[in-house]
Amino acid sequence: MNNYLQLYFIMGTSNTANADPLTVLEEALRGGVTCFQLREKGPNALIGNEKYMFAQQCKSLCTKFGVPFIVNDDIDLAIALDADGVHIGQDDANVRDVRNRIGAHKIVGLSTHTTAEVEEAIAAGADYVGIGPIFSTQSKSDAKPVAGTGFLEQTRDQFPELQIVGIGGITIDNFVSVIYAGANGIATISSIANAKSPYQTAQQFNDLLQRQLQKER
Ligand code: TZP
Ligand code: MG
Repeated sequence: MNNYLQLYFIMGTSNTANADPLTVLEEALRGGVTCFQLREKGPNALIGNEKYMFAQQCKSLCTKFGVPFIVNDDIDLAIALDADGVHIGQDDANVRDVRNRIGAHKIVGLSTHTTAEVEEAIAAGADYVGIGPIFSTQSKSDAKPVAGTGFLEQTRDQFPELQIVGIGGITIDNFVSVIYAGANGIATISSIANAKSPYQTAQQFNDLLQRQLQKER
């Protein structure tokens, strides 16, 4: 697969302020995001059939744009929708169980904060790891302390082939340091979900990312 981690957009219905989430997603896809993760969290999160229906619409949009559709945490939903993959955190399901349930050809991503977690992710067959929060974030209530780019850089040095996406507080103005530290791409919620124009922001991000990634190779 191409570098689907390059511009990894994450969103749930609570992340788009007053804008319609499906419109935001469509604009982001039109602007060139390379991966989408549905992360439906928070006090007003959709559940049950409403969540299923929303997820199905997100998946259709991703399919239309040829972009992988990843589900955060909810393995049953990912299987029911035949999603392209699942992303889990350390406190969620076990990576090996997830892999067994969703199948060998699906994408499995895992959030990691220590070298032991990265080693286990690799051993368990995760396709990529998420590392962060690189910068401070308003989008995750239980985020770990800000890590900066140090751990990402160290992980890149130790595991040259590992697929790594940086996350947490990443914007147009600060993403270069994340790529410079060795990330294959950046994941963002608010810089696109809350942008005045998610389309223009995604496009601008993508242009700059492409240029930066070429330089780093
Ligand atoms: N995991 C670590 S930080 C974070 C997640 C899900 C939130 C990222 O959101 P934002 O708005 O890009 O800082
Ligand atoms: Mg989780």
